[in-house]
Amino acid sequence: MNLPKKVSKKRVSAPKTKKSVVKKSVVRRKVSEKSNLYPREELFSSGVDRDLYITTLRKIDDFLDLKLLKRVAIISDNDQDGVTAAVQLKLFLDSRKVDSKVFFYDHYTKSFSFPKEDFFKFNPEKTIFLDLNENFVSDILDEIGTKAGPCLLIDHHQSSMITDAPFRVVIIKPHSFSRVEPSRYPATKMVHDLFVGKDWVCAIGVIGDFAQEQWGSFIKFVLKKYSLTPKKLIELDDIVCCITSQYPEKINSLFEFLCKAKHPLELLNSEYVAFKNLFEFRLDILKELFYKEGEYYSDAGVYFFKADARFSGKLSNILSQQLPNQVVVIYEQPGEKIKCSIRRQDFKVNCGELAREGVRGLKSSNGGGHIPAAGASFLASDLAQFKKQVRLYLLNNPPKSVIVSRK
Ligand SMILES: [Mn+2]
Repeated sequence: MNLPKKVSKKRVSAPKTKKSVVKKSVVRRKVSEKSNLYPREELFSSGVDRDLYITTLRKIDDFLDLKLLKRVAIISDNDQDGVTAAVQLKLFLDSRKVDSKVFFYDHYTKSFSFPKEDFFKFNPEKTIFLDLNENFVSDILDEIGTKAGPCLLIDHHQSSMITDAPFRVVIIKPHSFSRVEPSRYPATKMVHDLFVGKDWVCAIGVIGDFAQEQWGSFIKFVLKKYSLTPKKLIELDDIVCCITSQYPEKINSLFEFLCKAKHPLELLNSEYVAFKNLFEFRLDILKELFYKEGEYYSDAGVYFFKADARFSGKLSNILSQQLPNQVVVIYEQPGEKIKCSIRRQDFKVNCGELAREGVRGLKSSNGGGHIPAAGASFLASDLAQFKKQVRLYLLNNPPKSVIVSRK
């Protein structure tokens, strides 16, 4: 926890008023400033509710019970947000002398970055899930069952039910302690704010999840602290995006690198940059092809385009920034299934709902996500049906005034 331990523990038991708690957090902020950390107080002017925040910290404290905890597994999504969130949580647990191991989960291939047996061998007492919604958590628990122990989920996707959890699952979402629109409160920023974060690593995940506007003063703080230009920060995100999306076999070593690196320049001078340059070159070609060959339906305001394997996430982000008031569906076919990235950045279409409706009734499919960004997967033979359902959904649910997510 970012509260000094003895203070936070006392707070849980002592019958103090909320006012006294607030005063103590102000004291802690001064300490933070001295140690060159992002001032926690800034959170409360960015939509975080002070009382709910303290309650959430206690909830996490109670779950972790650090005095007794020895071994905890972290299962995280494998994008920039998930990786940077895992780095920060791992470092926090290291600092508290808790043995932890990180397993990245690819929600498209439904595979771990380590053999599942490693998880069983590690034999955690508890498991913390990061940046994965309840459906994925249910799928994972289905596989690892009772081996996960009691679970904590820190996530910002639209909520659903967890099925078949053998132990209790404590769920923390942005709405647990803030009024921030969930897609704009990435898991990495939640971990940063609820534990002790690693600011520049967190900033990479914030950029990766398009949340830089929401956290403008935090991004400014990071730029200044490390003398980075905004361009360099985007380059850092591009490097992490490239490795996590293109070279899944390198994800564990990138993770170690981010844990150890003292300064963002280390990443900017690393061997990973060459991979990023190649990635960008291929992205440019795909962008050009999209504008030439993309399938466009003006009545529904939607583009479909088939990209090379592992490019759809990044490509859809870039294109939807250029076409903020259109739905952009970029798909790829890594195996017998097609996976899609669905984007529309102006919040006038709920992409998560669109993804769910697009795959409705399709065999071995899934779909869901945030309002501005979502994903879907289904059998390649269902592509035409998927496109039809997407268009129908859009015709029946034309863009409306900005949607604000309540879950
Ligand atoms: Mn995320």
